[in-house]
Amino acid sequence: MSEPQSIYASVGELEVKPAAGVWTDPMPESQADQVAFFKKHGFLILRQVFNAEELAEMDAEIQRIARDHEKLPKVREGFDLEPKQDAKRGALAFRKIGGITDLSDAFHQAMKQPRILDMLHAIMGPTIQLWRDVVMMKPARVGREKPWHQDSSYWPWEPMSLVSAMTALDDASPENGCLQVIPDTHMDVLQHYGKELMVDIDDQMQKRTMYVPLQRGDTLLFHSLLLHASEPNLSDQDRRVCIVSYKSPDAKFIGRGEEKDCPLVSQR
Ligand SMILES: O=C(O)CCC(=O)C(=O)O
Repeated sequence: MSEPQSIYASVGELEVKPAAGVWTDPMPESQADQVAFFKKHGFLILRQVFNAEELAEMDAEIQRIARDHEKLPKVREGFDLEPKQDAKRGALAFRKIGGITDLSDAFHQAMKQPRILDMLHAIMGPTIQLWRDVVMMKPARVGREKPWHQDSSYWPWEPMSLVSAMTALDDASPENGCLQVIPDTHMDVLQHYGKELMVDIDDQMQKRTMYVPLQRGDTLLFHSLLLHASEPNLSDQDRRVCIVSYKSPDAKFIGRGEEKDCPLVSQR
C-alpha cells in the first residue's frame, strides 16, 4: 500500500474524492487462497490475463464498432456518447459500448477466457451465465466520474452475488480514472439515492478508499456489492475497460416486467 498523488486538486466539486491509498499488495498465488481473498475482500486482481495479440484485436474491434455504430444493432444497453465531446480527438468520444460480446467475436472469446472462468467457477459454482457486457471508455479529457455505488443496487437479481470481470484495455492509474474500491464492503446492502443511484460515503469510509491501478491486459474481479467509483479522466490518456458481469442461476429475477435472457457462458 502507498500514498497516492492527487492531480485533481484543481477541479471543482466532485462526488468522488482522491482515494486514501493505492492497492499495490500482491495477490495470493494458489486458487484456494485467491478464492478466500475474494470472499474476504470482495475483489481479486488477475495479472496479465490477455496477451498483446488479443488486446490489439480488441482495440481494432472497438475502432470498427465506434466507426460503424449507426449501422449496428442496439444490443442490451447499446451505445452512450460522452455529453462533452473532445475537439482534439477527431472522432466521437463514447462513454459506453453495450452488448460488446455480441458485437465482436474477440470480446466473445474474452468473456470465456480460461483463467477468468476457472476463478468464476471456483467462486460461483458449476453454471455461469452472462448478465452484462460493456466497454466503458472514459476517454482522455472528457471521461466523467462515476459516483460510489454497488452494482447490485441497479440489477434485478437476488441473492446479490454477481461477479464482474473488469479487463483493462489501457493502463489504468489514478491519473486517468482507474477504479477506486472500498475493500470488504460486499457484505452489506446500502441505500442508494438520486437519478444515478449513488451512495454518500462518510469520513471513516473515505479513509478506507483504495485506487486499484491496472496494467493493460490485467483483469479485476469484483463482487456486485463491492462499493466502487471512479474519478473523471482529466489526463491525455484514454482509460478503456471491458466489464463482463456474470451470474449463477441461483440468482433469481426480482425486477419488474419480463425477465431478460441470460445466455449460458460456461458449464462444468
Ligand atoms: O468505468 C468505470 O470507471 C466505472 C464503471 C462502473 O462502476 C460500473 O460499470 O459499474
